[in-house]
Amino acid sequence: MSSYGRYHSQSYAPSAPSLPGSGYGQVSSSSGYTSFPPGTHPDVIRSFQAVDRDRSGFIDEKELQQALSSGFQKFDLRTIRLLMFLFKNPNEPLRIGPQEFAALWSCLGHWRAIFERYDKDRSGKIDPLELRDALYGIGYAVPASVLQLLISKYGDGSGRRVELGFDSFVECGMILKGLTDKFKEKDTRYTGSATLSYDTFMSMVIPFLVSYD
Ligand SMILES: [Ca+2]
Repeated sequence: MSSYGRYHSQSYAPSAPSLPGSGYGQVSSSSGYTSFPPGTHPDVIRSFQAVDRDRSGFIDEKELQQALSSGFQKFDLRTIRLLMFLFKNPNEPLRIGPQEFAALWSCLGHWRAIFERYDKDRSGKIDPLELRDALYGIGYAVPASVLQLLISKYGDGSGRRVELGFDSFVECGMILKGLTDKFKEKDTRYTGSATLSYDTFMSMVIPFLVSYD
């Protein structure tokens, strides 16, 4: 996904710099792991290999869930489905390969850094105000009414204030970013307005709704 490209270079942790030329990107011929981007951190490759038990060079949603849950923290399967949708290879809609996995991992690292930066009270969760600030901080001025709607999905029905764990935070962030990017494609001069046909509008929005169950 080229629209997520700007996240790729910021990688996932200062302690884990990319290692260009270290050879990890060209891991082995026979195992099928030929296509990690050069400089992919060995931990990322290891995570992929650990869950790709049949050595097919691809992983499905359950395996992705397992890989991300060990690298970051537990991911809801719903979030995994959204990530699969956003990072899928057009030829392989139900599984992802090394390239997509590396891009996804790097993107998640970026979200992790945002999560930690804006979790001001260090609660390990993002509350609605922290979410608003985080989104604003990365350039998305989302109307309060929209945020409220989005967050309401994560409530437990008790009426208590909703707080988001990392996976839900990623989910919210990626939906807003994904839809905003789609809109920007039609608003090339960044005026905040765009004219689109009904068909275009529906084909922009529906994939998010479908993947997001
Ligand atoms: Ca917090």
